[in-house]
Amino acid sequence: CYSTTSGIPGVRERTLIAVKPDGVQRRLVGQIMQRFEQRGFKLVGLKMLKASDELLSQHYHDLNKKPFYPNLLRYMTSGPVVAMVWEGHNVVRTSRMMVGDTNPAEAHPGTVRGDFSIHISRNVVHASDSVEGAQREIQLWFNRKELMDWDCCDHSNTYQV
Ligand code: IDP
Ligand code: MG
Repeated sequence: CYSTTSGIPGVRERTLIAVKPDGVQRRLVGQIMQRFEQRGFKLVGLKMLKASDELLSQHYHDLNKKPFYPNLLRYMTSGPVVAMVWEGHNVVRTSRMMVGDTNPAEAHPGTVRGDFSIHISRNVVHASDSVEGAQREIQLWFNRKELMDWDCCDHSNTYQV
């Protein structure tokens, strides 16, 4: 192992990725996680849970006036979710690209939504859309003790150290 103390700006950026109930039901968790691992991001938090209405109303605070919101709540509480926190340089923006457009009909092949989904009402995965949003969401879904600070031994092959 090399030293992992890196001066690269943003290398500690974190984002919330969640496999939604349709993705869990369809046994896509492993394939989705694999994409983030193989890209080089570091997993720092992981859990399976049934999201509560209370958690979701905070998570989707900007959407509660939308006509689809009741269906969104029903969808997101229909089964377990796998929530994860991934860390790395530019992870928020890169993971939005990896996840693809909100509407799977617009999502490019090669993205999670573009490869695994068809309709906006069942789009498999959540990804935070800004660094500030990610911080807010991570605090909602995870407590401090559930987030791991650990050194990945191949750090020097992912970043210049
Ligand atoms: P995002 O998940 O790509 O960030 P948002 O606009 O934040 O997209 O919407 C959150 C979630 O709400 C979407 O992922 C999708 O599950 C659901 N959603 C958004 N727009 C619609 C819609 O027009 N019909 C049904 N569900 C929608
Ligand atoms: Mg969003």
